[in-house]
Amino acid sequence: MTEEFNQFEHALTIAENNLLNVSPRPSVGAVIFKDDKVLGEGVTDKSPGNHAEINALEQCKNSSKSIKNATLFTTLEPCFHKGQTGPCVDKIIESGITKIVVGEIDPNPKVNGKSIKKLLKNNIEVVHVSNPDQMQRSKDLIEPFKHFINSGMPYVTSKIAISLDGKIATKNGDSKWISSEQSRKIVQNMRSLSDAIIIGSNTLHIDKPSLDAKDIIQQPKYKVVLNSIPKDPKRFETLKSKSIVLVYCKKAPKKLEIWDGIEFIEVSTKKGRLNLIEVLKDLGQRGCVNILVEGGGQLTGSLIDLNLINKMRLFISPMLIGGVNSAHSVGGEGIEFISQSKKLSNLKVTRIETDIMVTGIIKKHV
Ligand code: AOF
Ligand code: ZN
Repeated sequence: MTEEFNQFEHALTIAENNLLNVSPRPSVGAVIFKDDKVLGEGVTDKSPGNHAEINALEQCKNSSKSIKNATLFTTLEPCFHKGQTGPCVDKIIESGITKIVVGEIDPNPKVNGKSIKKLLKNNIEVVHVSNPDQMQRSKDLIEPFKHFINSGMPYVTSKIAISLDGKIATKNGDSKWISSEQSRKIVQNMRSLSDAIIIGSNTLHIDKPSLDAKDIIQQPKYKVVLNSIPKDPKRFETLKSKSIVLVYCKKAPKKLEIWDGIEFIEVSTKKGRLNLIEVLKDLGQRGCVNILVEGGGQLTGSLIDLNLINKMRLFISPMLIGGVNSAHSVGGEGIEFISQSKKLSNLKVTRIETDIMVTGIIKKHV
């Protein structure tokens, strides 16, 4: 393996394993390397903390070697603008680094290639990472951020735990537990890294979920319930925690004092159903980049019908539930012809204990 491959792998690995939710920033990994030695490495901090390159530059100060003529491996183009911090590009130019290997161009219009140009102008060699798998992983790392910065809409991941016959509960509504313990741990991590988790009111009523990221300090900022006419505050008790509870509804209740801090947001309806685009737009305006949808089938189906889901993650358990009245994983309107089906790409299939975990991106408007 070449040095470029090894050091870029290092930068990617630390960015992918950054367990901090740094939204609305993307997670970036940076490694500064010279003469067979890593002088410094860093990942993105939560705002208003440091960007990855600055953390890596700071570490270099502890190294006995001079940073002069070192190479920076970074999964994303350094920033050009002054936001909460930055611009990283100027700090890199000042540092004496002479070469940069970059994974992806920053899609933020305030950056978008401008830093690359500035680095080149300052006689710093800039190359794009050459390994196709590493290129793809750099893209994957910023996919939600890219979607958010381009559209203002959050990147929506749907998580479903199903039996082999596609059911999410028995005919009595029992669903605990379909997926394995290890799969459920993965879901806790997904919750911890999400800005908001959304469920429909049926799921709240039947499952009585907490939506907490159990045993993890970092919790989602928002727990969101879609409920046309919220009536009973008791139903929301299982959601009480550090997270803010948002309820999108047609009509907010009058006596707010009995709702214990729950925030209600009225949205328009169509054929009696809440306008999901308005819901997601509002969450985007609140700075939510990553959203996790945890059902039920009707909500997941409606979001799929409207092309509002970006990524799917299914935990398929080797059991059969059966029953025409047992809840199915995806409802909504559906389609008439197979040619209209939503196709998944970037498919990853993994065994998690006895479960099969399938992850894929929904290709848009096929
Ligand atoms: C970098 N390194 O580690 C990240 C970058 O206003 P701020 O400080 O939060 O800046 C966020 C923007 O910086 C973000 O929109 C994206 O363009 C870029 N992200 N850039 O040089 C990093 N996370
Ligand atoms: Zn920066």
